[in-house]
Amino acid sequence: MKKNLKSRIVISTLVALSGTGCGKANSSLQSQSAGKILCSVKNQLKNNGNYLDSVDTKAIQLKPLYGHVPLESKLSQDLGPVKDHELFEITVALGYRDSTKLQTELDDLYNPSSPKFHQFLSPNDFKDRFAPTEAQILQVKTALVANGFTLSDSGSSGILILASAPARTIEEFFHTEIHHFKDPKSHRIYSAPTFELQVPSDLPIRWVHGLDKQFQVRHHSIISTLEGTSKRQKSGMTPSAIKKAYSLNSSLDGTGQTLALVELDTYTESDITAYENHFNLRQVPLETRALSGASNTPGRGAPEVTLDIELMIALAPNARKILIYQGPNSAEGIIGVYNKIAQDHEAKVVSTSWGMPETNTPSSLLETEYAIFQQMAAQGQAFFAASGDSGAYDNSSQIAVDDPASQPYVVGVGGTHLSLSADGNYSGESTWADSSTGAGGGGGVSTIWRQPSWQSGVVSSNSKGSTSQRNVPDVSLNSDPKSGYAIFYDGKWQVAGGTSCAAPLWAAFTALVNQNRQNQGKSLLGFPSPALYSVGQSGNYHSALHDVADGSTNFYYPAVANYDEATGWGSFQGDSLIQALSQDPLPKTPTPGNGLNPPPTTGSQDNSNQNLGPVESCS
Ligand SMILES: [Ca+2]
Repeated sequence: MKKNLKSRIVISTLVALSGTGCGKANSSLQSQSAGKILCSVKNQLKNNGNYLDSVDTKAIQLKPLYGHVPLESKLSQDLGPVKDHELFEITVALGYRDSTKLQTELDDLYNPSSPKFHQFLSPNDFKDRFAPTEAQILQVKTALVANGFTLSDSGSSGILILASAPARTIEEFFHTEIHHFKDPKSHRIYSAPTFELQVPSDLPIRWVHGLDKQFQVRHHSIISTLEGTSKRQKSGMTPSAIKKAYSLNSSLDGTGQTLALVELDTYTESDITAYENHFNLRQVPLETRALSGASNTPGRGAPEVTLDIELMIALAPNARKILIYQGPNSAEGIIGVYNKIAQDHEAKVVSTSWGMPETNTPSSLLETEYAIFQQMAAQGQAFFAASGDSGAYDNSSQIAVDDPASQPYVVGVGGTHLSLSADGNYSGESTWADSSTGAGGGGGVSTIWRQPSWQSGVVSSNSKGSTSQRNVPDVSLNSDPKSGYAIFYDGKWQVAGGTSCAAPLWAAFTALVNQNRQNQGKSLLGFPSPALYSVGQSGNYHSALHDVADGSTNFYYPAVANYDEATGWGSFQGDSLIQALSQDPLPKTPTPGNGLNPPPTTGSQDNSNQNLGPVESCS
């Protein structure tokens, strides 16, 4: 009680301070001197290019929250403040109560020598041990309500609290100003904070989403027009062709497995049914779990949703169900979807084909995602992400990698071109890179994340990779539309490519691994990277995976022997890799506790290509 009382006093003092605003209407309740202090702070922020490092915030007991001002707003036309009464729905994210202990737990969960190996946590276990405490959540909710926010009835769980308030209330509480901006290229008008947020230093708020409306992600699929479209399926890889090429001859079919997809659009059910009927596949139960604000009309991303579902069905036609988690295309939509997948804990394999270059993703979002992916890994959920379709140049003109594929607790899936023999068997793969279109498999070096422990020692200098940063992708699969997949979309057969195809296929493959492990009375595989890297470094590598090593590039990084940034460890040799991933203990023990790399936090207001060092414990 005492602590809450204290925090309430601080907050009400600060609200009085902040409301005075620089250029905004003054309130008669606020003292002139307090207003001057805040204006002085705000002006310092502006004069210092919005960096907070030089500002002494202790005097007013505030702490800065970094990574909320989009870099793009600096390049856009500032149209001035939003209207005071404009309503914003925001998602406030709290940190974990002890990130060091969580890291140790994760290291143990994936260390075959540890007694905790694969003793995955339930969401309740995770909540009891690592999530923000009830007292912390109550403290934040109380502060929000006391300052004029309305809490949302649904969506608040785990580290997230959803609330809404008019702009003026938000500006006062977070000590910022929200402006409209106009993008010089797209002419799109969006709102964003003009400088970094601040909150009372005793409030356990870490990140705030919903003020920056600039951020949106893209999907990584390419529907080929080379083959034309047809009412009759005549080209593109069929489910049986995929299984034959990648040596999936066992009877594993996803029985008992629940899979999930992250989607920011929707699909037409008759397309999926037509795909299943045409290939004599069972009708897999589909269940959409839509967040508030998600579209229920198929839009430009509908081909993505459709091919994701169909390719999961191709390898796991007897799955218990596929959950289609759907949110609006925004930072708060994306983390809302990730969080719901973690909280529901129903699907043990998950795939997304939506992302953005790391360098265009606010660090507040990267860090919130990281926290949720840690929870998924602790709960034994495997998350796959397409690594992008622009080769090494994810940011179109610059070498960059894609988020979330570059997240340490995500398996990044890159793209290859597949060659088959006349009888449909595997004959070879090279890096997917089409110089005529600029399309190719995403891969390279993260500028954000340091190297995870399981990647230590696998990067050769021939590959141009990094021995200190996270390298992407982890694995790959056929993604070239020229060797693409038959997809039924919009009432027609089409041929699809892109790393969007590779990610759901790897997720569905992992459902088969889990099925096989469960058939043998074993635990789930969980987060796959430690095991995949063990296989890659074992004597089984060349029988379990196809090493792409022909010197082909993704416009920069070459495919070389063993791991490389063009294709990761390569593609699966289906049955063999299932066997390799079903062995316990796994063939080679990864080095545990080697610093899986905490996210950047302290430093810049934008996400400016720096590795910003370890995150502070958020107790
Ligand atoms: Ca290789």
